[in-house]
Amino acid sequence: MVQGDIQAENEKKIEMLKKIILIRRFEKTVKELYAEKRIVGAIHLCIGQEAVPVGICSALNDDDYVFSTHRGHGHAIAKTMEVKRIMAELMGKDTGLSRGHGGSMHLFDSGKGFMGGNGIVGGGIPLSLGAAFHAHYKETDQVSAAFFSDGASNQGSFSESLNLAALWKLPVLFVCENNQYAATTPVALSIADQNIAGRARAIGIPAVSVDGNDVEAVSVEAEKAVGEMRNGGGPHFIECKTYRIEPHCGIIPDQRKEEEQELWIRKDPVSVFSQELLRRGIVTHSDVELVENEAQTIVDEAVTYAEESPWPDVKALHNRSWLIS
Ligand SMILES: Cc1ncc(C[n+]2csc(CCOP(=O)(O)OP(=O)(O)O)c2C)c(N)n1
Repeated sequence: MVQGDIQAENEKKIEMLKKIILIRRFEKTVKELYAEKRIVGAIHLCIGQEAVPVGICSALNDDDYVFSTHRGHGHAIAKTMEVKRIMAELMGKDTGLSRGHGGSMHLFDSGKGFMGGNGIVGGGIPLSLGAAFHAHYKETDQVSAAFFSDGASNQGSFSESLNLAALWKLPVLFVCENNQYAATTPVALSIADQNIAGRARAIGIPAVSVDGNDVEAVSVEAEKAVGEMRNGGGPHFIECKTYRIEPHCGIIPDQRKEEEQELWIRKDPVSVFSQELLRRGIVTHSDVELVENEAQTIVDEAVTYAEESPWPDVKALHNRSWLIS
């Protein structure tokens, strides 16, 4: 690689480091705000899974589409970087991404290609085909990425969507965040053949399984897949094996074994990536500290912005025109 290429590669890695740390800081702050009841309702944190949205979105352009899940804060940040408006949405404020009408599971920013979270497990997968069909029909080079988890891969919508995307060669990037559990049910008790990527291959979709806690590995696979998709390669599938460090959501007690959790905490994607960049001399300890401080400042400013924002006007519930404006 020539010097300029190496520098560009390193800059890209530093950008990914900034994003992965920002998402972690955001989620940790949301956890605290939730405990203090400054955020209410159901909250699904993605702590432990941050490498997936960061790695996948590193391969996407602003005008590509992302369809998210109930665990979507990381997807929304990685795609839109609208940290203030995301925090305001979690607090139900009028300045929120969905004007305070959606909350944590219904973040939405079509202007930035973020086509929404979804409280229906597996609900975003078929929707992603619609955006992909639009790109295919209009002959643009846009792609549509659908995030979902292992539990959603047992839904009928999953198999139906994979079949149709393969049949019509739609530019959908299926991203399975296999975090080993659907709420409290382990994959071993719910999936007959735990090779989820194999399900896509059986339908004729190129599919890989990757370490979902390794942001660089996720990014490399996403670049490869998206590159092929922009050249008419049809749908691709990436299974990212990962783990959520927090309980399923704020109201369900954790039943997982401590040894298992400790094993995955040692593979924490944020520290693994920071350590790797330090080892290679791409960043110094003070660079990492600076990135962490900057991330916390962004999140703190978002909290202030959200708390100072007005509540939505109840009458606006009857007027949805802002959604499409
Ligand atoms: C269609 C549907 N069925 C059930 C639920 C209740 N539910 C909410 S989250 C969840 C677990 C989903 O597991 P998974 O897809 O693996 O995502 P994860 O929570 O692990 O990120 C369930 C069953 C739902 N929201 N929608």
